Formats: sequence, C-alpha cells, structure tokens
Amino acid sequence: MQKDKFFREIDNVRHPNEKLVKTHCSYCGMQCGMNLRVNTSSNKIIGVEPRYDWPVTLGKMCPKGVTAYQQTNHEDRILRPLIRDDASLKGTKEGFREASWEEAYDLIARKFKELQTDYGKDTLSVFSGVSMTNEKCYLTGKFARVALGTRYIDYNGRFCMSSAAGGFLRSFGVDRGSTLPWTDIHETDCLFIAGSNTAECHPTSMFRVWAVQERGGYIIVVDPRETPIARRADLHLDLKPGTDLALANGILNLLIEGGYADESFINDHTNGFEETKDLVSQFTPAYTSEITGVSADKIRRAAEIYGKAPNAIVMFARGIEQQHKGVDNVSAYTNMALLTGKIGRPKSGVATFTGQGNGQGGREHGQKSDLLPGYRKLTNPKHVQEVCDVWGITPEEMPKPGVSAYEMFELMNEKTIRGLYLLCSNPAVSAPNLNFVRKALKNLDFMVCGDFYLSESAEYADVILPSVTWSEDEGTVTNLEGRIIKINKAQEPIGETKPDWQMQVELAERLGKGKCFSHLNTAKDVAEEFRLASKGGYADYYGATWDKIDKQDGVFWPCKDEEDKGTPHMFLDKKFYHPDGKAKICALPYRPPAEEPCEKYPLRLTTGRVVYHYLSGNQTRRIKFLNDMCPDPYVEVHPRTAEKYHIDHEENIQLFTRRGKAIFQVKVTEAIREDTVFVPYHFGHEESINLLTIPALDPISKMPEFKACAAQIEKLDSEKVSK
Ligand SMILES: Nc1nc2c(c(=O)[nH]1)N[C@H]1C(S)=C(S)[C@@H](COP(=O)(O)OP(=O)(O)OC[C@H]3O[C@@H](n4cnc5c(=O)[nH]c(N)nc54)[C@H](O)[C@@H]3O)O[C@H]1N2
Ligand SMILES: Nc1nc2c(c(=O)[nH]1)N[C@H]1C(S)=C(S)[C@@H](COP(=O)(O)OP(=O)(O)OC[C@H]3O[C@@H](n4cnc5c(=O)[nH]c(N)nc54)[C@H](O)[C@@H]3O)O[C@H]1N2
Ligand code: SF4
Ligand SMILES: [Mo]
Repeated sequence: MQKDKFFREIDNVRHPNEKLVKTHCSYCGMQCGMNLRVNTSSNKIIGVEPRYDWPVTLGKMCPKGVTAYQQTNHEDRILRPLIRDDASLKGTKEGFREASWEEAYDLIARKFKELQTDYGKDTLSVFSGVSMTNEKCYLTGKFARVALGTRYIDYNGRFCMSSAAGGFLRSFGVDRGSTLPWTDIHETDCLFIAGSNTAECHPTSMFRVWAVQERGGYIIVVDPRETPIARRADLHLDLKPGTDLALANGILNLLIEGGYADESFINDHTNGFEETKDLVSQFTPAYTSEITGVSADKIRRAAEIYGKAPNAIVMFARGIEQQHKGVDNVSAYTNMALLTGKIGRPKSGVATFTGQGNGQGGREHGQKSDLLPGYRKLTNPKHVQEVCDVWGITPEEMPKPGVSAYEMFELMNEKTIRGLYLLCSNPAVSAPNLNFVRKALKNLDFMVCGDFYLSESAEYADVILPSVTWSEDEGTVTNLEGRIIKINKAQEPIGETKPDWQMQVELAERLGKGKCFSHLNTAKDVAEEFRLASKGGYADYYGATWDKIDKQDGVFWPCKDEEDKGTPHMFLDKKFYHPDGKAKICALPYRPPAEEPCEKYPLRLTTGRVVYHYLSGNQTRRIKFLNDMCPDPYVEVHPRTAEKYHIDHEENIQLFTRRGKAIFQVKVTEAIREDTVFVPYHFGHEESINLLTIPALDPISKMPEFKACAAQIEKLDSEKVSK
C-alpha cells in the first residue's frame, strides 16, 4: 500500500547483544506495531520499541503498549498446571497444587468423559476470548465441536463486538468492522464518532483524528461524558445513556429534510428508504431533544455538518453497541452513510472501533455459538459440509448451534451445563450481573481454566492450564481495519507453559479424537488448516499467507488466493453482500433502555474504561506503572449531583442497583451529565461494577446492556448502609 504523509523511515538502533522481533501489541484492536527487544544471551524479552515503519500506527503506542512486554516474564506467571485439592475453597485463590501435564490432562479427560456419559455430550461447554490468534480461535471452535462434540461454545465477543457484527450483517450483508483502512481517516472532512472514548481506548488513532480538524474538517462526538475527544470536538452531543436510537433517527430526519439524501445512490444501491423516511419523520428536533436530552440546535448542527461534508466517516464503539438495542443503534448510525451515499469510496464509510486485539478475526472462524470458520453458518447444510470436509467428520457429527455467552451461565445455573473449559476470558469480572454469574461458576461440577495468570475466574476452576503470553507463540490476528497481521514469537515459553492450541491437540488425543488433531504439530500447521477452512467463506483468508502478510504490511480480507492482494476498501464497486447486491436502510423504532430511572433508582449508571487498564484488568493490574496510575475503581459524579447527595470528592459511597451494590470512591467532575454516573469496570471481587449491571440482552446480538441501567447512591454512613 501507499505510505501516507505521516510515514518516516527511521533506522532501528541495534545493540550487539540484542535482537528485535517485529510484532504487534497484545492488547487492543489497534494492534500497534512494535519491536520486542530480546537479549541474545538470556533469550528473554527485555524491552520494547515502537515500529515507525508500521503503516497504521507509525511508531505511536499507549501506556499499555509500552509496558505490555512486562507480562511475559512477570513473577505472577503460572508455570505448571494446577489442580484443586480442596473443593471447599472454590471461588478463592487457595487450595491448588502443582501437577504434571500428564496428571492434569488425565484428570480433565476422565472428568469430561464421565460427565458426558452421565449427562450427554452437551453437558460440556467452552467459553473463550479473542486475545488469541486466529489460529487459536479457529482451533478452539474445532476442539469444542470435534473433540468435545458439544453445541455449547461461545466467547467474550458477545460482550464486545456482537452488536456491531449484527448491525453490519443487517445493513451490508457482511461484517467487516471497517469499510476502509485507518490510513484514510485523517483525509476525511467529518468524523462522526458515537460512544467511543477514542483517546483512552484507541489512543493511537488520535493523530489521525486531530489531523481532520487541522485540515479544517469537523469532529462530532456523541457521549454522555465529556471524554478527552469530546472536549476538543467541534460538537459534543451529550445524550442520556441508552438514547442513541432516537438521536440517530433525529439526525436521519434532518438529513432528509435538509436535502442531503443521495437519491441516485439510494435508488441504485439500497432498499428500505421509504419506510425509514416515514419512521424518522416523527423524530423532529424537539421530540429527539426531549428523549435524548441533547439540545435541538446541536442536533441540527450535527446533521448539517455531516450532510455538507464532501467525505465523512461514521464511527462508533461500545457506547452505542452495549445496549439491549445495540444492533439497532449500529444500523441506525450506519443509515447516515447509506442515506447520503458516503460509503464505498475512499475517505468515506463506516467503522466500529473493534475492541480486542483479535476482535475481528476471532468472531469469524467458529468460536461463536452459531458460526463456523470463514463466517459460515451452522444452520446452512452446504457450509456445514464444507467444514466437515476439512475436519474429517460427517455432518451428523457436527453439533447444532448453542446459546450465547450470558445464556451459558443461565444453563450452568440450572445444571444443563455441568462442565466448562474457559480460556482467554475472565467472566467473573467482565460478565454482567456478577452475583448470578459467580454462583453459576461455583455450581459447575468441573471447570478447567486456561490462563497465564490466576484470574478471578480461575479461582472457580478445578484445573488451571498455564498458557503462554502472546510473545511466546506465533500466528495471525485481524486488526480493527480487517487487516490480517502477523504476531511473531520473541522468546520460548517460560516454565512448562504451552500455547492453547497445543493443549487442545494433546487433550483431543486423550478424548479419543486424536485422528482429527494429531497432524497439528506447530502453529504453522494450524495456520495452514485454518486458511483452508476459511476458503470460500465470505471471510476468506485463504490467500493471506504468512509470506504475503509480511511483504504487504498485512492483508485485508477477503483475500481469496495467491494472486489476490486483499481488499482494503469494501464496496468500491457499490456491491453489498445481500443477495440482490443492495444495502439495507433500516427503519428502527425507538425503544428506551431496559431499565429507566425511577424514584428508587433515579440515576443512570454507565460503565467503561480508562487508558491504564485493559478489560477485566487481570493483565494490567499486575503491571506496576499502570496500577500505580489507576489502583482503584471510582464513580464519576457531577458537582450538582454530589451536592444533592451531600457527598464530597474522594469520599467513599455505596452505589446500588436492583442486582447488587458496591463501594466506590467519588470523583466529582463536570465531565458527566447530572443524571448519570460512570464507573470503570477493570476491577475484581467486591470492586467489580458488574455486580450492579443488568443482563438485558439485545435480541439479535445477545449483547448485555453494560451501558445503561438505573442506580442509586447512598452515603456511607454506617447506620444507613443496607446490609
Ligand atoms: N484503555 C483501554 N483501551 C481499550 C480497552 C480497555 O479495556 N482499556 N478495551 C478494548 C476493548 S475490548 C474495547 S471493546 C474497546 C472499547 O472502547 P470504547 O467503546 O471507546 O470504550 P468504553 O469506555 O466502553 O465506552 C465508550 C464511551 O461510551 C460512552 N457511553 C456510555 N453510554 C453511552 C450511550 O448510551 N451512548 C453513547 N453514545 N455513548 C455512551 C462512555 O461514556 C464512554 O466514553 O476498547 C479497547 N481498548
Ligand atoms: N461493565 C462492563 N463490563 C464489560 C464491558 C464494559 O464496557 N462494561 N466491556 C465488555 C467487553 S467489550 C469485553 S471485550 C469483555 C472482556 O472481558 P474478558 O473476556 O474477561 O477479557 P480479559 O480481561 O482480556 O480476559 C482475558 C483473560 O485471558 C487471559 N489471556 C490473555 N491472552 C490469553 C491467551 O492467549 N490464552 C489464554 N488461555 N489466556 C489468555 C488474560 O490473562 C485474562 O485473564 O468485558 C466486557 N465487560
Ligand atoms: S493503542 Fe492498543 S494496541 Fe496500541 S499500544 Fe495501546 S493497547 Fe496496544
Ligand atoms: Mo471489548
């Protein structure tokens, strides 16, 4: 690809006793380019430097990225398998002893077989995550369906990307998180950014974002909080949490009224315009303002700026997606691009800020309860046959679709699911309604957890399998653009740790399914099978060989064969992926959040992130610098609300909802709406805000409504605190 204006060629400084291993960060979907510095005598990672030659991030990294290398040789690493000796200590860190791999595998195989003999195949479940490479995600899906033969597999993308996926599938017929490469962002004329705390969560996007303003373009931000990006935006629409659908409909109405609809694009390339026009006509500025709390003037201005911009990109993140109407929100904001024809060309389009490092690839290749590799559907017999041919099983042996992540906890609670293999996720912190989820984990007859640190979820396990960190293995991940990139191995696994794929191959043997797995001896072997399994699916990775990824600075999918260079821009031919080639403009009636404020719970609680921590915090809370910067959770409260409750800055208060309560320190700030409070969710045990969140699921994506529920504050006066 063309190098853009920010590109600078810089010689890497090399030392005689060091080698540099070209790779990417372990954390978010930006996948910033980095070189890991490895001491050639000890063969250990000793540091990091940014990669100025990586076209997406050009040497930029955030505080998590520059300290990520400290994970690998950290003293908290689990070095050998652990077996629980004392069942009465389930739910705590205590009661484990070290064991050999043989003993751990034998125990797992025996327990899993016993449970399946007594309760049927589907009594086992797999819950995984997308910090893993594509190869690991792929093999985890195969392991669940072939080695365990269970229908119950799902993953943490249900808490993360599934609403974006659902919205894109409905609007475009295909789910690639961005319709254009990140190197287009700074060249557009308007960024409309909804529900993304970009400066803290995708910090290395910011140089491109600010460049839009520097060129005279506009930034519009939709967020109930005045985040760093909202503060410098041209327009900040500070809506009530959970009201995006009304706002989007209001803007669509004004785009049509203002004459910004592109009639020929609408006629030639979309369906659904007339219905949508009818529906949004009710969303006058006054009505939209009443629902959202955003002034009518600001709504008018937003429509005008977006409508007039020659090129514009609509971007969003979990702020709009983690709602029980997250899929509708995604389609509603996507409508803006379809209505104005600002899509299917460079510098214009729609993008979600994909969350986890492999949030894109991890959802395409078979960890989701209803999907098989290449984004194939378990309900489509042709798709099933194609995958069976690669896996060496018959369609009759292929399990049926299962249920979504949160619904699996419901099945654990009622004992339909009795066994769990959890890997690469920490739901005892990150799932909603934690009092229930922790009870469900405790209720399991047998649980295995794969992790490299003892997480809050591992505390419920019977066996812990020590995995490697990202820098001790190789494979590919797909970044937030849809670009497949290569993660390289910088040091050998420490202790007796192993990559997850290797554990699965070895366990499959003991479960009697060795013949489908025993040819997989290296990460490359898994990669070759994985490319083949994706071939012909619409998320086709077959042409993305490791060589090509290296030569081209990554490969955008779809990439069908050796000759295909990949697809940085989607829909340049104005062909969408629905059978008639058209995109869908969706008419979406407004629904309020599942739980509206009331007399007893008058506040709106929303949750999210800070720059220093990553997700459940199991990784970043162990990195001293990051933890020093943000050691504890807190609750953001507006000064007038603080005054009303007679609470001071830094005072501890109790926050409660219908599901639970927890104590947080107050951070009084004008950067939040008066009717809203915000708590970051990166903390464990009694500090988890998810004790309070609501498990209201989107009907399509099954995404929980992390971003809106009703809450109340109580001053921590010992007599008043409810016990
Ligand atoms: N530092 C850091 N970076 C990360 C991560 C991390 O944990 N830490 N995680 C990665 C992952 S997996 C993800 S998914 C992404 C998440 O990235 P983001 O989605 O940007 O992060 P959040 O903080 O969850 O939410 C974004 C914003 O949504 C706003 N919001 C809350 N309710 C609403 C609402 O109803 N409507 C609108 N429009 N906005 C609302 C919040 O105030 C917040 O500023 O970040 C990735 N990057
Ligand atoms: N209240 C609230 N809750 C939320 C959210 C929110 O905004 N608000 N956001 C949701 C979102 S978007 C997300 S993505 C989820 C994420 O929540 P989780 O799925 O809990 O994510 P992590 O904290 O990354 O957990 C990954 C775990 O796996 C380990 N790990 C990392 N890499 C590997 C690997 O390669 N192999 C193995 N075996 N283990 C590995 C890490 O040490 C860590 O313990 O949280 C969700 N929960
Ligand atoms: S922005 Fe994301 S990928 Fe880049 S250094 Fe920070 S956490 Fe890592
Ligand atoms: Mo996420």
